[in-house]
Amino acid sequence: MKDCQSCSSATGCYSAHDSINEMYERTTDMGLRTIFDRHEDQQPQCGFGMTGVCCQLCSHGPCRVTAKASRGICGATADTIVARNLVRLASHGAAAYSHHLEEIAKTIKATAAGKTPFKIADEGKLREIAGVVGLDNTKPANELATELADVILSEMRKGSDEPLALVKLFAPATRLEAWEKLGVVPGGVLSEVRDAMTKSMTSINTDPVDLLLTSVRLSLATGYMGLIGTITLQDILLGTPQITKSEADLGIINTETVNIVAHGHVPLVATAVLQASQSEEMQELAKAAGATGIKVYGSMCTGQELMQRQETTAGGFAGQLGNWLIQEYIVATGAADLVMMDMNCSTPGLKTAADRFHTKLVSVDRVVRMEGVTDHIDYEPEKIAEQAKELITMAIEAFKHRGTDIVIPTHKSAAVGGFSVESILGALGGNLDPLLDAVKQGAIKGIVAVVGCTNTRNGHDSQGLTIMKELIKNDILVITAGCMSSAAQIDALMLPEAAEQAGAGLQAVCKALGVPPVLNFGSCVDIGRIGVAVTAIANALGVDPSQLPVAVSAPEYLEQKAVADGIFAVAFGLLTHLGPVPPVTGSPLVTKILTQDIESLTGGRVLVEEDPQKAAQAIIGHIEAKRRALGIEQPVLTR
Ligand code: XCC
Repeated sequence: MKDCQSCSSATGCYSAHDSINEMYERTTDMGLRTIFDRHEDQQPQCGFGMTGVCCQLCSHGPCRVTAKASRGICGATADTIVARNLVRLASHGAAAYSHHLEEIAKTIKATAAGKTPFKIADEGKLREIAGVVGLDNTKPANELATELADVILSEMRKGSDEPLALVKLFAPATRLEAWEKLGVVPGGVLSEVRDAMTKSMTSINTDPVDLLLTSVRLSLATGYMGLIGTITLQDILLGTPQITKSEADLGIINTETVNIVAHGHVPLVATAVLQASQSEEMQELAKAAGATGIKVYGSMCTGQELMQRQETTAGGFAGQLGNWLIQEYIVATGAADLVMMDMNCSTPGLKTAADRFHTKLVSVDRVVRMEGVTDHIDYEPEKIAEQAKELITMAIEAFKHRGTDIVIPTHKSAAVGGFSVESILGALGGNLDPLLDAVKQGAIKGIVAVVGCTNTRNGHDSQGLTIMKELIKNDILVITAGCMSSAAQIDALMLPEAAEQAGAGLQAVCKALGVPPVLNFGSCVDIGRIGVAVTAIANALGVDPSQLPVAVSAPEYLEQKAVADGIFAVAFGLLTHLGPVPPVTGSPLVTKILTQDIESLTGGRVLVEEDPQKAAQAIIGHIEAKRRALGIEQPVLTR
């Protein structure tokens, strides 16, 4: 709990958001133990795990490296154990992103064959990308979409000795050169995952440096397949984000409608349910049950995907509830009828909360299962039209059993979403020059992507928000993806009016363009969109990404996808701040490589700093140094 005197909540200030503190008070009164309680139950946490020096790979273990025992029973050093654990974390992330990509590619093929309720939404992007990968882009759209999906699927399945074409086609030339020199240009992501898991088995690869390079390869495969590949196909299928107006926070919940929560990362089921929910058939069914209509609420990254492509309207999409940490509190309002759990971040605690209410939990992806949850409607592109109706019907049934104990916090904020390279170009009049000029002239000192998860370890959203506010105050444009997007939406930073909190230069740019100082790029997979934006800026300026006044901060990173993302950012040449100390500090070698030595190889490095103010100052210092090196005058003045 935060040591804070200003919170009105009797149970204290665990979250940066009043709505969540109020809901925590409610769950405490109900005797329902939630994530903040379990976090406290776990204290103090294991120092060996925290520093990455616990090895549980074989039955000799667990081995823990200590001053007394400097090696595991097999002889592995702390450096080997830490590097091996890191590869395994990144492998999980790479695998999960690949699952997402495969679902989208399969859906494009089924859509092109006319078997889904979707249609190719961005034919222009389809033709552009198809042309880049060497397809005849004058073919009919459906034929071309099938061919492009097949190219992506075959790229995924390439051997690790066959370099990914997507890296060669889309990476800045200077990056490619750096990666070739290091020998880390990856092959197909599935082969890279196989190699990484093989290498990190007991006593196969025990060289910490080679294991770190393996993490870099994996992360590049993830970056160009799971991130950039996924967002590209998703844009083609669902539409490239354009500026939208929306709302966020628990206060958006309507007590009179059937309420369906779209929860996860893969927005296919959510999009189909949203479409189907507007049909007369479903509306009539909801009304017959006593509801005024049906609303679909965004949660976590699936919600961000919806928000990037939909306005909040009277019916249909209701806005974004929040990020992963609040899932139990959504249920605890008593007004969530059905939660559709796609991949990933549905916590087991959600079931404990749902058991106290009428809320129905349904897993909607074949890889998602939760103890005690018996309803599974596993997404199949060819069946999704029927599956969507089935889900809505289940929600209406659950609505009939809704209790009277309902508490909805009053807080909500308007938010603007839908930023992408394309929508920014649109706002700028067709080319990046106005943005680049603002950077060169110092009105915008730099750009920082504040991305990734949130967690209880360093405060629900508080670190991320502190960093964002400090950066915009110093004329640094912030772009967000993942759970950090929800943090900013709820804190009203994604409104043009938030420009008042920015420094004079950024404020003037935001006001001229009518945009917020914190731009929503979407879900965590949209970190790929940030890679595309940085590539476009670097290419426009004719420099390497590592030379730009650009950085990344994952101030509250949580899980394995974020590990792969973080290593991708470092490989991309960017300073990458991590809030929670990653489990590497037990190895002096790995720590030194990631925080220092790697800069001479990739241009990027990890900055570990748990104090958000200090982290912001270090990032500002980095931006200043990059501006100086580029010969751009007017360095950032820390206010
Ligand atoms: Fe999960 Fe995406 Fe992380 Fe949030 S940001 S905790 S992965 S919901 Ni992706």
